[in-house]
Amino acid sequence: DEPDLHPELVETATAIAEMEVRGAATIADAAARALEKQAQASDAATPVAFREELAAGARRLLDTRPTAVSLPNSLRYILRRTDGDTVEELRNAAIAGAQEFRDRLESAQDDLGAIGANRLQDGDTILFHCHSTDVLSCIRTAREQGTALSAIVKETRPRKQGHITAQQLQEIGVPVTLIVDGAAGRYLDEADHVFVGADSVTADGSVVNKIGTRQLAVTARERDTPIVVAAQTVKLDPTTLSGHTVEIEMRDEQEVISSSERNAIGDITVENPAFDVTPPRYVDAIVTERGQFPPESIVFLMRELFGEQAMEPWEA
Ligand code: RUB
Repeated sequence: DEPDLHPELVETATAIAEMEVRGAATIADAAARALEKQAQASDAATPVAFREELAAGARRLLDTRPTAVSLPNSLRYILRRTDGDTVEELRNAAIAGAQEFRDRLESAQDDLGAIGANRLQDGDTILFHCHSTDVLSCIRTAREQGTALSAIVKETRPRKQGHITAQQLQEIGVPVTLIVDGAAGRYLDEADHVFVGADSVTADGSVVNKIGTRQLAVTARERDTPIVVAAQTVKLDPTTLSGHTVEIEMRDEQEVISSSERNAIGDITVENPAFDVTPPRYVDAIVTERGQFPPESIVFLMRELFGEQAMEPWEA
């Protein structure tokens, strides 16, 4: 039997699954907050019961979306710090771990932004795909330094996260041209950089991000337009060090086509992968809070930060 989960944790899990809370960093932050709530409110009678409750909460959160590694990394961070001999000690450790994780997430994003901003010069035009808070941090820092920038934003079908990027860019004084995804090749001629985020970065330096990133990166490489990935180290997937692969989330076909449109066409298959994998040869740099790396060398940072993987802390 699964232990009782706090209603706020269950709500958070639903919000992540339904993409009301979305984007890798935001998901990690929400998951940490949910686990903290569970720890605070727990009335577990024994340390064993307390640990089992937190592990069950973590499993519930993990069950929402499979691709962004920031989610398991958030849960690993907290559960591996949940040490103590009494329920109160465990509770305090879990709360402190969650708060520390969220603080680090925020300061990593600031530090990454300062590094990414160094790549940008006055008058540059940047092409964007999807919506990434790590990418926006680079642009925000450049704007605070007085750098004039302009933006070309792909709408990013089917969920149109490009609209969020467009709004946030124009709020910080970056003029935006919104284009359909298929127009990216044409507008790359006007772009000095392509900036994208990441949901996961694998040990070989491949970048898992919103579907369409790979096609954009291949086209950008063909034109020698630098493609920069803004990804704080919570996006590094330690399980890929031991050969595990990243699961690409397949979402509902209703995001792509309505039932009536589909029925009018006839017997077809509709597929809706949410992410794709861009091989390292198409990526110029991965910007993290620890500096900027060529994708092929990210494995050294991954080893330093995560080391050997023990058993997952939510496993029984
Ligand atoms: C969002 C997406 C973003 C990354 C990085 O996908 O692919 O590029 O998550 O975002 P979805 P951030 O909308 O399906 O969650 O930099 O904010 O972590």
